[in-house]
Amino acid sequence: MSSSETEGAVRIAPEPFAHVDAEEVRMLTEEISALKVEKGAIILAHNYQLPEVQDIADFTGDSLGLSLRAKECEQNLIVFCGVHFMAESAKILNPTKTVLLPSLAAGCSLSDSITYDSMMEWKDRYPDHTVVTYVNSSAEVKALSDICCTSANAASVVRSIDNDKILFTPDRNLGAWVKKQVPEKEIVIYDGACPTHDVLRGANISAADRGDPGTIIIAHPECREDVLELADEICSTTGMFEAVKRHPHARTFIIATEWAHVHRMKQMFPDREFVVADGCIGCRLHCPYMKMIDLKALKRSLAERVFEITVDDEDMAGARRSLERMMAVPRDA
Ligand code: CIZ
Repeated sequence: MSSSETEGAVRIAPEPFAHVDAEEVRMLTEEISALKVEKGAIILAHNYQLPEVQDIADFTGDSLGLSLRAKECEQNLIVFCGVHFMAESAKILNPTKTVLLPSLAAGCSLSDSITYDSMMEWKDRYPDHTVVTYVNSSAEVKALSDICCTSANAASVVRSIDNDKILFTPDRNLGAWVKKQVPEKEIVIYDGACPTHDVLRGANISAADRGDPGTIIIAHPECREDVLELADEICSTTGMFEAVKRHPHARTFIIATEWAHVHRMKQMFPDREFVVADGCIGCRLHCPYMKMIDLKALKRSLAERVFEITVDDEDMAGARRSLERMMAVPRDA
């Protein structure tokens, strides 16, 4: 049976992007490493980046973790392999450093689902509500918010607020999950979603489950409720590494998030099996924007110093305030 055929209810898909030429990857990796030293740069890569981009990065992680890395590092030139709002956050938290995003096509549908106008419209509708905005949003939208949150701290942030009325933006699935955890607050939820996670259904999780004894299902909170109901663990990408450690006897993990995240999970836990919970046959949970940056784009970014991320002063100040308020909230609040 070829690796792309089905075996009973279980779909065994080929590794996405397995066509990447190994020799080309080796050459580009060497060139990028030399350029990085020559330019005094640091390369940061999000957990959803192409495996070969993750492999060449100095650090991999979630968006906030990477922005904080950018703060700690001595380099003043940061090449951010992720999507636009993440590079913006890195710039906001590191205003004196140069932040490059190797492809301007690396956008985010969830971030684009909320604009200045739509946020103002919702704020007008709910004037007594405190606005909590997921970091997957533009600097302009963060600046219009009272406080930011990540997928790791959303419930803690909402609990920490001295107001029972919350307007949660823009992710409706993350918002619904927070609402379940903080039932004492009245939470109004904006109607945005990440299409990569939102495509997944509980039925897909059940199909991916071969019934291996002790299989653990780990889902990202951007997934829909029917998926989260089946999950043993619900966490951010960074939280997923800790979740694996909490199950030392489990061999198989079904992962409900963007497929590239399992690359480092496999590297970190080579004795475990990670199965991506597919959304549909052959296409896996795939974020096209996260895959806009390949090694060629990364090399060009370093060589030509493109594309520099800038944020206007007003958005910079407002977004920084919302991010810093979030960072002041204790993790287990
Ligand atoms: O903020 C991030 O990095 C995203 C998009 C997901 C996560 O859970 O790390």
